Amino acid sequence: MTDMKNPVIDANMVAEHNAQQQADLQADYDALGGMLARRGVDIEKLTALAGTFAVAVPSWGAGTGGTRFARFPGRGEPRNVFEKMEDCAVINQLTRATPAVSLHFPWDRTDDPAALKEIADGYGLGFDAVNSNTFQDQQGQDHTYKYGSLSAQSGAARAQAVQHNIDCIELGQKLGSKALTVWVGDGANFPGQNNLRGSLERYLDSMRDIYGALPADWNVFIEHKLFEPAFYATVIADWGTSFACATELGPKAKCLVDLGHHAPNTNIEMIVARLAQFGKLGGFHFNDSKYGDDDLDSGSINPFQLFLVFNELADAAERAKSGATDFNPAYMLDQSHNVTDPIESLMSSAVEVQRAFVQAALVDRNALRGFQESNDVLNAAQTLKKAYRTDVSAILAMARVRAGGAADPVAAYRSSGYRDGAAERRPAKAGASSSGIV
Ligand code: LRH
Ligand code: MN
Repeated sequence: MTDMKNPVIDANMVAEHNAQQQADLQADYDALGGMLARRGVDIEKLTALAGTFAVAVPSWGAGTGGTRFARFPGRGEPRNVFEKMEDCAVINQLTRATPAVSLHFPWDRTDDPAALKEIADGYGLGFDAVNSNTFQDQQGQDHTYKYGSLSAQSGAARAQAVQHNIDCIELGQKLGSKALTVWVGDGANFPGQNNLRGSLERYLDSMRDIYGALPADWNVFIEHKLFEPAFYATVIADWGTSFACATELGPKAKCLVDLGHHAPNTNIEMIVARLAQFGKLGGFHFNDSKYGDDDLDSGSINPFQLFLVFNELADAAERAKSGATDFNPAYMLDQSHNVTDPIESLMSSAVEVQRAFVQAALVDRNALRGFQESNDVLNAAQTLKKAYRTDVSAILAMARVRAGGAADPVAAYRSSGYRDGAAERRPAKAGASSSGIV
């Protein structure tokens, strides 16, 4: 855990908050410890493991999101990347589970990356994968992305999109990032609009140029998405296409799984198992959804699916350990907070992903293997359910408190008055209510 030289919230306030919660937390912790001990599980090992968990926060999630219909800005919205970093510092100070931020360019472009890095260092924050953006036209842009970017018919538009991605890599290098996430909205709205194979061939040509610009220790993450903004055919629509492209490009190209980018009822945990098996699982954008790419808070709709994803990650990590191969997918949130305080949503979402991580570590993998090998179907299923049904809240809270965070991050945040202070310090930008996600 990186040191927070400049805590944003008054550390004494957090200590006072924890002192008030200490007795109840200790009682819950001891009770859970007793129950787990009867299962032969050492709660201290799980709490230490919980303390190692980290998920990156999306800078674009610090502001209120919206839909194509409307955006209802909240109070004290961050107006630039520096204010977004301040909000991300609050999230990490109270959860101690979000030590890195994933930036999005040009939304977070700054002419002074050194100053941004210094600010981040002061907050004890690092930078995870940077994200390019060739799904919007910027002011004064020469070539439109209306008909696509990396796969566009227009060679000029493709070259412009490739150069933007290379610029993102260079900016990311100055900030200490080690990966570029490439999501393109490229696709068609009508059968016949594009030659489906031609589009992918052009996309791959562009990606080869981006791949060639990657520093030796960098990765490029290909993010697939079934639809939107294209509503007939999306160039990188599914994990199979992403996997084929990552394999075609080379070892530094991996696949990123955004949980909201699949058709309803898709078995996402199996996609995770497949990508891990073939060494192409680069990372995640965690969120939740009921219908489409809803970008809802992680674990808010289908927490069992989130648990099953982490169960596959625990299986893959165990195999990697025994196979001495490295397995270190990037964990990032990607959400749009339309009706909640983004800081509260990001804190509770980070905790829900951490919860799935700890619950997956509770699965008795030896027993599970035995039941699977003997086709004892019910006991195999129940072995997963037993871990999922275990309320590990006290472990997560104890890990936070021991790391200097808050027993109850949202309660501590509300009593800190941070949002009120931000509303005073950040008068709303005129005409802030628009549509779109940021
Ligand atoms: C696309 C996506 C992608 C980001 C954007 C903000 O839906 O998930 O990861 O670039 O959201
Ligand atoms: Mn995403």
